[in-house]
Amino acid sequence: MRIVFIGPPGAGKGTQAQRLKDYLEIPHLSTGDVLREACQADTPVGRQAAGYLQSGKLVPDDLVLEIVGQRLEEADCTAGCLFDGFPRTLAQAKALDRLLAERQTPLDLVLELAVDPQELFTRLAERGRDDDAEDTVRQRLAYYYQQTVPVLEYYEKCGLLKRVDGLGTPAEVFSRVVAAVNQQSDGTGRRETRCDN
Ligand code: B4P
Repeated sequence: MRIVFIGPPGAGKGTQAQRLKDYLEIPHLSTGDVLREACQADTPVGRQAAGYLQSGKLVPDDLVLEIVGQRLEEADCTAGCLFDGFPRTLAQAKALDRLLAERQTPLDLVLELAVDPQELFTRLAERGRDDDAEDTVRQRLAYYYQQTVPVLEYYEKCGLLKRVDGLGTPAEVFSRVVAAVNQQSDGTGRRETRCDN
């Protein structure tokens, strides 16, 4: 299966994606993880991305698309892929459609992990990563509502979007994620719309 995982910062995408990739036995592509690793290794991509990550801005689309395009070339991705934190802009979503159409491997499902902002601030304050300071989280949330919510609307029109409540323990959230995935894969959750908007 090819699944996109979208949610506001701190919704638990990374946490749930780890469980889901083991459950489905498909590769996991977290653009956030790849960018953080590139920064730590001080690669050319990392040097370009570092300032954006630290300030909570979105990394430019061309850089993110280069990472995703390269990863999709690897053989294990023919079996499926779990995209975590990607796409975050409409341009990224349309580019992903093109990349997948070239390979004749369309998306099966888009999962929105929904959590209200107050809970997000609490979670991220407890985690305390470099980009989890309150002002930076505000910036990341603003980007989410401006740039990423239109991506959800795009996938809604395609009939691919399912919303999962991200409140509760990680195990409770995961059982909802699995229910949404199974509903889609057994066909009971499918809708006959096409991604041509
Ligand atoms: P990401 O790595 O995607 O970071 P995130 O949104 O904070 O992650 P996530 O929602 O996965 O949170 P997590 O599971 O860790 O992006 C980081 C940055 O990279 C972006 O700001 C941007 O600059 C850049 N970037 C990445 N992709 C990009 C793209 N496509 N385009 C442009 N820029 C891009 O969970 C958070 C915390 O909550 C954890 O501490 C966890 O323990 C806790 N938690 C999880 N589930 C919980 C639960 N059910 N209950 C309580 N706590 C929970």
